Amino acid sequence: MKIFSLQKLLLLSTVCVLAACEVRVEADAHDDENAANFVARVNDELAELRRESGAAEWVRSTYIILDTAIVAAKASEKYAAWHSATVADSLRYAREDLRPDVARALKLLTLSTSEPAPNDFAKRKELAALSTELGGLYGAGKYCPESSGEETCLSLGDLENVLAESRDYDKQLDAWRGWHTISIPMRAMYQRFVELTNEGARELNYADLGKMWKDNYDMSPAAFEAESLRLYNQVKPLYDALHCHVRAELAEHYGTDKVPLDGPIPAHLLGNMWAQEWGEIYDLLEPYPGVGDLDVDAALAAQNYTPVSMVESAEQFYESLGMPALPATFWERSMFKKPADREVVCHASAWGLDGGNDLRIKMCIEPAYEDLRVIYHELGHNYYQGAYRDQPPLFQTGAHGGFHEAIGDTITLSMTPGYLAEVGLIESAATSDEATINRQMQQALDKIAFLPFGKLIDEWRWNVFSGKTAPGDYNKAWWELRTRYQGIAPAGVRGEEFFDPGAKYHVPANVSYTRYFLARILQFQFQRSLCETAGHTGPLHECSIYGNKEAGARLLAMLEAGASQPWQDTLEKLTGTREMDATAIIDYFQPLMNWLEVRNRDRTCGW
Ligand code: X8Z
Ligand code: ZN
Repeated sequence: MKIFSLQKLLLLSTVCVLAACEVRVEADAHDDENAANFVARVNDELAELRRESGAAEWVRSTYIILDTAIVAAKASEKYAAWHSATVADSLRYAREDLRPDVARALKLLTLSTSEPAPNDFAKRKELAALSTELGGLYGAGKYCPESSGEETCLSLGDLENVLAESRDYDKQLDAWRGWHTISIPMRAMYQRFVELTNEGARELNYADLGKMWKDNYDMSPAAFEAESLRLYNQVKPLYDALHCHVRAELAEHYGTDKVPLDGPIPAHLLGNMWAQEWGEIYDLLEPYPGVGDLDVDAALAAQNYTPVSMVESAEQFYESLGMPALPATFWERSMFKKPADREVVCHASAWGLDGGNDLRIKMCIEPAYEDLRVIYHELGHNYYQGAYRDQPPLFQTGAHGGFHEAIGDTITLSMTPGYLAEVGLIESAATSDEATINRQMQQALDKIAFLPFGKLIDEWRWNVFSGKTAPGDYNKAWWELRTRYQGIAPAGVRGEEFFDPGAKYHVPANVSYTRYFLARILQFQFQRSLCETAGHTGPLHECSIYGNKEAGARLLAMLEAGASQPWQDTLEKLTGTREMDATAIIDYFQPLMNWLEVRNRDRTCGW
């Protein structure tokens, strides 16, 4: 726990006038409360506040209009005021030798916001309005091509479809540029957002907001930064090999004038708006054309899958592990389809309202394999939220953010051809070496392509929050990282008149991103352990834990712990190790890496 001076404590109090603050601290009705009782009270208050802010955020995300902005901003202000005051109150225990669970709860209280507000009425209000509006700009973002009417405006979903399906360089570029216009108005707002949240973080005794985010991993922020870099360096050779091959194949298709063989890949050609996952261009890359049936898209269409039946199919996987059915309210209250009559935030999310008793997802589901995998991902969050609902509210979260993101993804690793054939989503599971390489390529385009992207988003924000990147360099710094890590570049100059980071959901929504990077590595570690439990003996990529109750029980035990102990303890219980480690993902993709090594032999790799 950080030590605060009395002066700092007074500054942090909710009451506006300093003299009044002094009175408040002196005469606080709870002054003689011990630390454990204080934590118990905070947990009660938090549960109540979360009910209200959860409801406000839900309506805001599923109905973007002025009125929901007002309601959501008010709820956010109320939470921020409570947070500032309660953290200030907690400082009276800062010098005490506390029970570990109590100390942990107090630390998690301090960290229980990703956007700390200054303890000042006007600034709190300004920040709440800013963050609500940033989220709204993203959710309602549209590209209206010039000389076209309102009715031809294109949503993110429309533009993503162009990138996924068109193989026409200019059409793809237009879709990419179009979406990147939506974030231009965010730039000044984001700059102010950084100032205000940094001020809030400083009041919590952090040098800046990036340091606060990095302090959420049961190790020092500096150690965490080094740890994420260590993990990245472990997996970098996998990415470099994939990049080399993909670039060569894209150059075949588009020509070396468009895709030079010694430079970064144009950012709009990878089938995804952010070039973060490349599965949509599998058709250009299929190693052995036609070998093995992996066309789940076709099966979903042929079998008339609906959003609801896709979610049911995912639920059935979790039930096969011995997990409970989703509650009736999940089916009544979730948003599965994009409504025709209003703006919503389509970016998929899972909600654990009412302390995990009211589970929901919000998603604009299309009948496609990619969306099916996202549903499995989201249900991983919901099963986590349901499993830790008996923990006190301060511990109702993942062991760390990466754990939360890794659960559903771990399950997707069990969507092997064998599983897909069993549930009728492909006709039969081919078992040849060529079929294995095809499937590994399909998976690598998502899992491996993502790694540098997952790493760099927060590196950009850490530098922005620390001031290393000045507001006048936001876009320059963004593209430097994108090129350095991902080996991609925009077609044409992207000057500071743009704000390209804002075109990625998690920046305006202020969701930290290293969690996804860690999850890509952890999910293979989890899978390796669960497969051992399931008695699997062959190569890891052939393992599915579908239907295995022992593996399910071990997974559930991990989920139930929530954030009640350091994540190292939780990891050790499942995997026997206290360290995150990339050897599982490296082993998993060994067949593809061997294949790529041969393909890349006569190529010049790197950019
Ligand atoms: O945001 C998400 C999930 C919700 S937690 C849909 N993901 C990241 C992204 O879309 O950028 C999952 C993978 C990475
Ligand atoms: Zn997620």
